[in-house]
Amino acid sequence: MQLSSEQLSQFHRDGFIVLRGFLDENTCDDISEVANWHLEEKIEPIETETEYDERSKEYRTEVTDYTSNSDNQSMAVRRLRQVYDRDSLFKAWMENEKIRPVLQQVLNDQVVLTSGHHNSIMTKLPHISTATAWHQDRRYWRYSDANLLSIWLALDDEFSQNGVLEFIPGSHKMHLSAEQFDEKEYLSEANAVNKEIISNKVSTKLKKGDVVLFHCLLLHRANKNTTDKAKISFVYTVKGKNTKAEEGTRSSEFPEIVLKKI
Ligand SMILES: O=C(O)CCC(=O)C(=O)O
Repeated sequence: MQLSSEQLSQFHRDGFIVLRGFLDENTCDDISEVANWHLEEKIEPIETETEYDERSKEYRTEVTDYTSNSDNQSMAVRRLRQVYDRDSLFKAWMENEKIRPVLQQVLNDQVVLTSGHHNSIMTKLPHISTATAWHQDRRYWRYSDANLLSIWLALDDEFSQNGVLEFIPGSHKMHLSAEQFDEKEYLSEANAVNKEIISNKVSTKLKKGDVVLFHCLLLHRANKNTTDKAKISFVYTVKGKNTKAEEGTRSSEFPEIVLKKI
């Protein structure tokens, strides 16, 4: 599959694009079944709800052991980490060859999986999971440039009430200053300039099998899940081969998987 020139321009203009019905429902269900088992068994490395909410900028930039620090089995899981090596189904999705030409187009480079960053099954548990404030994923990632994007797969329907991602189109190209962010590098919502920026937000409902590609500098957020059913999504991050992880940072501590050109 290839993006049309209009779709490619749309990605570069908005910083994201939705590929409707990209993965068939049966494969989504198979992935969900394995994911649910790992979630129920709390198979490490996991991040608990509390850890997801409370971890500092320093932790997210420097610590490379993703094993949960919680010994409390009743803690709610927010995400399964390091999913590439967990199951062949997960690996197959991250190495999916139908999406590769699209990723090559967007990156304008050979595609490399970054196993240290979004390499996760994200959950939004009913009523427990917190909302995620406006942020750019790149804030904790250390690379030579910003040619990275995330691939978000909806394993079931996603909408405002269960915490679908919201985006600010074009924010990946904005010149934002450090003063516009708080100490954990979330966009400060009380700031007058930011209020104007946030007024342009969009929320796009997703169906099972839809995929969203979004730029690592794109501002995004998500609501709490106020429904009675968990939301489970798969997200991983790729970079262009010419984009280099800075030595001595978390970004350089995990294997990179170079995917063959298609
Ligand atoms: O599902 C959510 O709350 C958003 C997750 C997210 O944007 C992130 O972890 O970077």
